[in-house]
Order: sequence, then structure tokens, then C-alpha cells
Amino acid sequence: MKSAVTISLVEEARGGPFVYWDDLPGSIEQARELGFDAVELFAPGPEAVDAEELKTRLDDAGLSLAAVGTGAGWVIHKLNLTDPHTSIRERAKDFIRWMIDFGGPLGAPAIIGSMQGRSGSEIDKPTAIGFLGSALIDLAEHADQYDVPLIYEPLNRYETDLCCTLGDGAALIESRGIQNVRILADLFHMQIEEIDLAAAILAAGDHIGHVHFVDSNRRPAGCGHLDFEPVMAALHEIRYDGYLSAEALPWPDSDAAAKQTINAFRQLKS
Ligand code: LER
Ligand code: MN
Repeated sequence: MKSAVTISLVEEARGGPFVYWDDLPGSIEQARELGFDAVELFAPGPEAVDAEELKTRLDDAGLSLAAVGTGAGWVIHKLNLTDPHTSIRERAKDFIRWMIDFGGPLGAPAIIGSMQGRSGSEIDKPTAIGFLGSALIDLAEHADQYDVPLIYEPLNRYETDLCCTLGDGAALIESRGIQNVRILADLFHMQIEEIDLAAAILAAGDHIGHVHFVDSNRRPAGCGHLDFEPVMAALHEIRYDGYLSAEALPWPDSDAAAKQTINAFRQLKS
């Protein structure tokens, strides 16, 4: 398993669960100093960051790009994949395609979290799930040209009603035979929704392609009441070899949160 730490450049997401903020070069340098393997980037859009310059900075620091978030499409532009209006759904897919085109050449998959949307008065749940399934098929095909998967993230009930557990996500993928989509196990969402985190990980098995490594209260690992040992044992058992990426609040501050995370990662990994 490999370590990663999140960096947000999205002003509209201020207060959200990202360890580093605003300063991309400085955050990469901090991640290197602390010994992370990679960073995960949450950017306003593909044009916000020069991909060549990012690649040079990451190469110089010996870091990889673990993944890119697409949530800015929702937070800034109010786009999502299950909006009742076709034009909004199409623009949501365009935005995600651009993020795939940004991260793909750097070997980083795009994450679909808040861009999945939710059902509502104008769209019932089966219709929304149908839109989501079709979008995942299209976007995962687009990602395939870069040899990266598309990462789909079940979210807790306060953020979506489409897939709230790893099992819901796996069922969506399996029921439609969706290729090249892997599931994101975000431990914060899981501790709200799953009956047993370790059992959920064992059941999802190979579907899991990314992990958001965070404690019960969205503070860094070790600063809440989540029992990490069974979670790590389950990840070992399924032979998970992807990233444990700190999508956590910068608590008490960014550097302390990053240090806490890398120490917890090192202690729990073996
Ligand atoms: C994104 O990774 C996430 O976990 C969501 O809670 C953001 O809305
Ligand atoms: Mn997450």
C-alpha cells in the first residue's frame, strides 16, 4: 500500500476535508519532506494547473499523482451526472472527460464523488441510477485510453442516496457489467453507512481501487474513534496495493495533519 495526501486549490470548497490548500509547489515539497508516495489533487478544473509543470515538480520530488478529484464540477459549476436536464448531464460528463484528459497522461485516475448527484422531486432513484450507470460506462471507456480506471465513490446519506455503501457500488458495477470502474472506500463515509467496515472491504474485494484514509470525524487517522486495525487487516487480506490517501480536515493544521497521517500510515501498514 502507498501513501498519499490531498491538496485542494478550490476556494469554493474551503472548510472541506483536504489536508493542504492553495499552494501547490509548497504542498508538494511538504509531501516530499514527510515521505509520502503521492499527492491527490482537487483542482477547479483542468485549466487551473499546467500539467507539464506539475509533472516536472512531481518528478523532481519523486512523487506520483495518486488521483484527481472532479468535485469542482459540482461545487463551482453545479453540474452532476444525474441532473434532470440532459444539457447539465452532458456538461457534467464533459467536465469529467477534461479531468480524465488532465490526470490520465500523468497516470492518475479521476474520482467521481459529488458529481454523481442524487435523486429528487424531478428524478426518481431508478432513473438517476440509470443515468449514473451509463455515465460510468462512457467515462470509464474514455479513461481506458490512458490505462487508468475511473474511480467511483459511494458517499454517505447526507451527500447522495444513489450508492452509500461499497456493496451498493459493487452491485451497480456488476449488474450492468461495467468495465474499468473501481470503487473508492472512503473510511469517513463508510463509518456512517457500513455495518462492519472490514466485512465491507472483504466483500468488495478487487472492486476497491482507492482508499480515503481518514478517521471517524474526518480528522487525520488516529484523531477519531475509528478502529483501523481490522480495516488494515481486511485491506491486506484482499491484497490491496493502491493508495491510502489522506482526505482529511487540516486539523489542527495542514502540516500537523499530514505528519499525523504519515505516522499512522507507517504504524498501521505492516
Ligand atoms: C470526496 O472524496 C468526498 O469524500 C465527498 O465527501 C465530497 O463531497
Ligand atoms: Mn472521499
